[in-house]
Amino acid sequence: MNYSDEDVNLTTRIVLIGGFLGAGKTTLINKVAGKLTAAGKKAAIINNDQGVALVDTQYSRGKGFATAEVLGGCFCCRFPDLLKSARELVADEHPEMILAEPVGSCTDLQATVVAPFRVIFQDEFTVAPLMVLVDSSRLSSDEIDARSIGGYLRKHQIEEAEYIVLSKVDMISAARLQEIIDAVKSINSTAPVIAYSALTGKGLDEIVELVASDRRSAGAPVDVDYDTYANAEAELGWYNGQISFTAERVDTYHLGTKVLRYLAEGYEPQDIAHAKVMIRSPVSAMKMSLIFSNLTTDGVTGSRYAQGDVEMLVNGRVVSSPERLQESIRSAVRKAMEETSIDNYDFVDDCFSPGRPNPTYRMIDQ
Ligand SMILES: Nc1nc2c(ncn2[C@@H]2O[C@H](COP(=O)(O)OP(=O)(O)OP(=O)(O)O)[C@@H](O)[C@H]2O)c(=O)[nH]1
Ligand SMILES: [Mg+2]
Repeated sequence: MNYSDEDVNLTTRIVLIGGFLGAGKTTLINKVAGKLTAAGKKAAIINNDQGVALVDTQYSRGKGFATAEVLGGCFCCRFPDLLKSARELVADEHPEMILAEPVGSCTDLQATVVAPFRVIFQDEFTVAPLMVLVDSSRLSSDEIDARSIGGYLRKHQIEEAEYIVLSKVDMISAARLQEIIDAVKSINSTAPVIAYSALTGKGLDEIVELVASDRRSAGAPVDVDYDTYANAEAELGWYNGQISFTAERVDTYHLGTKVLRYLAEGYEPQDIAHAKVMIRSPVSAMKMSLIFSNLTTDGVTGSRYAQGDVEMLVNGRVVSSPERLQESIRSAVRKAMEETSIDNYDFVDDCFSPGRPNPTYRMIDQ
């Protein structure tokens, strides 16, 4: 029998699903992973954040997917950690593909993540076309321009996308959708646009088909001003908190709602990029999101009541000084705990503004 190297593909497919904070990346990645699993294909997930104690990772693990995380910086600045996580997942879990969620405020992924994988690590990995989510409900109240929250970053994300996924189209009218498609096309006229809703399932099959295909990234870096990029990121306060306690029975819906509502009281809705709460116990897991003034609950497992050892993670990305954000969330948590009659709890947290991006690789001419 003759064996030819060309017949064998030993590489693992990396699928980067980017997009601004709260656009719906984690929700989509978990939906895609679920569809792939049902079709007999194995997908692993890598999450990414500037901080530690991630709601998103607990969410993916709660759903049973092999999940790794790159912490303390974005994929571009922590490329060696991303590579290590990807290699470990390949060795331990043997996935056919890895779905990777970059930090929502991160851009320039073509030059700093896609190109290094494509050029330097091509024997181990192939890279799917870069997919970028754009929250269509946010666009309707906050058009993309340099003055809006993350405007510069969101625009650059769209410019470098090879596929644009308009998320949350269930929240807008058909006429508005057409306006948004036109707005996005005026920024990037070549990337196909997929209208998608996690609620109705619209567009999901098309996205799964793209993820599972062998189409590869052929994108090119788009010029970016790192000073403007750094300033835009530094506008945000970045909070991660972890609260642990033991309880006979706690209504996680009430507790999570209180934390997010008290947090919201301190800020204008448009300043809340994304605040998340995840509450887990041996019998339950529940995730909640606040984006602008929209509060959503994403149930994971079990009932809404937590019992036994309970852990609550709070992640907040808000236009704020870190000091003010830390104080606001601490006081929101304390008030919510008091009103839930939980007196004894451990509480550790951290709050900062993301530092200037300093990518490991920046390959602008390939
Ligand atoms: N109505 C609606 N809500 C959605 C859709 N997709 C996601 N959401 C909700 O939007 C919120 C944020 O979704 P995530 O998937 O956590 O967003 P993300 O992009 O991963 O956010 P970060 O990790 O903070 O950047 C959640 O409450 C989701 O349930 C959608 O298509 N329609
Ligand atoms: Mg996420």
